[in-house]
Amino acid sequence: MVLNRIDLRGSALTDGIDRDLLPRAELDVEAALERVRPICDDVRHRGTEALIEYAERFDGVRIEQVRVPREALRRALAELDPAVRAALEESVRRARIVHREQRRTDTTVQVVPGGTVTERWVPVERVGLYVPGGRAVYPSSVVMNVVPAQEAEVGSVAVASPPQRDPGNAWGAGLPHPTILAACELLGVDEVYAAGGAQAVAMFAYGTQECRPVQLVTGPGNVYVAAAKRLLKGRIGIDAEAGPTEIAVLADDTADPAHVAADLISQAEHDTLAASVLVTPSVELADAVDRELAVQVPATKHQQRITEALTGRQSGVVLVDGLDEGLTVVDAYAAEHLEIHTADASAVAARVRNAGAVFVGPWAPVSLGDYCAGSNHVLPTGGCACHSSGLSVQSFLRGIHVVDYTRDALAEVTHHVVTLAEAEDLPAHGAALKARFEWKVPDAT
Ligand code: HSO
Ligand code: ZN
Repeated sequence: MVLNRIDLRGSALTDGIDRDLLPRAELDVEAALERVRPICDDVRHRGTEALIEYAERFDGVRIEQVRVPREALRRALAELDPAVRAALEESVRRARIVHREQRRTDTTVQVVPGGTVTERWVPVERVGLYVPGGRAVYPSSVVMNVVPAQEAEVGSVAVASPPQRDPGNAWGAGLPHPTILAACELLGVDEVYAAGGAQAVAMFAYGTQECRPVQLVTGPGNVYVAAAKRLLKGRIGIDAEAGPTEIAVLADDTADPAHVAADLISQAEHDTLAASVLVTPSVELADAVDRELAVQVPATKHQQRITEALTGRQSGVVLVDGLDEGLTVVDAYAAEHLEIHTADASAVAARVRNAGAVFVGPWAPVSLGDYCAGSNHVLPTGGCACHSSGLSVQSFLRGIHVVDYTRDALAEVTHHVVTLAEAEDLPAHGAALKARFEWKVPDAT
């Protein structure tokens, strides 16, 4: 196997780079909007009845009710493989350690004597977490969404995941995947719905006979989920429109090509559109990684999917003159995940400006972050890491400014407010202050 090569050696990169030169998948959310609009409208008007029909049409399974009975959640956890349970518990434990530290404390600033502004952090009242359930069944994503919501002290958390036609047990047809149910039960989430795709996002946004509307929807999903989030954004808050996963590796000739290849493969395993990008000044390393891929890919379980992802136009090797140019490239790419395999990896990592998460050195592969580093794996994709962060406690909080001024403090600043209001031709703004002091509304008669 040979990765596509983009040779940027000899280009003056340190002044910046045109992002379009770099490999990237395109996800046409805009086109999906037209398909999801009638679905969302239908759920808005017919609620549960529409969800049951869509389960039959899109998930191929007849369901009686959308809300998952508590008994099914208990049973899923009781039947969960003990090793998977132990691993999930460790994942939760580490995620809590990190996310608990993200909690914010309210701060009060005295602007002037008698004038304070407090920033009060308030959790969103109710959130809906979407968990995919097609080819991707990720109980780890339940952990990564629920833990920050709980640490933010969100009062009410509901989960939606598509009903399975063939869940691999005798009792679970028409319910979300049993491992998803088990993860919910483990985390103490008892409000779970068998709903997938755009219709699940609409259920959360509009509410149905069974499900109260939420204020915020988080969690990854396919292009239809992304389109529904785009359509309903405003009515609800969203985390991000998650696109296909990405790994970029910045490496020099000290990197172990077998590890680099294994890590590029690991994220390619998600999706034929997943992106694996190696950025290096070392042609020898690029050649050695190609040789490793040729050996490792045929030995993988999902060989076909991985091959398609690695040979797609979104994946490849970018050759650069040196690490400075490499940093320019990875900053322009703004990868969801960035691994640093160089001499003095910590110093190089400290210079990165744009990435969803950075993995430093040979002992911090992305797969660790996917499950058990303690960090969050819901991260910005598609270059959005240049303006957005991954999921955190902060995603579930709002900061409310509480303004508290005394009479004297207001009096002291009134002339400035009046001047600015007049400069904006909004004199009634100024009048609102003057009314409190000497100024009176002129008599209309
Ligand atoms: N790498 C994915 C998350 C994931 N990996 C879930 C395995 N399971 C996006 O960060
Ligand atoms: Zn992954």
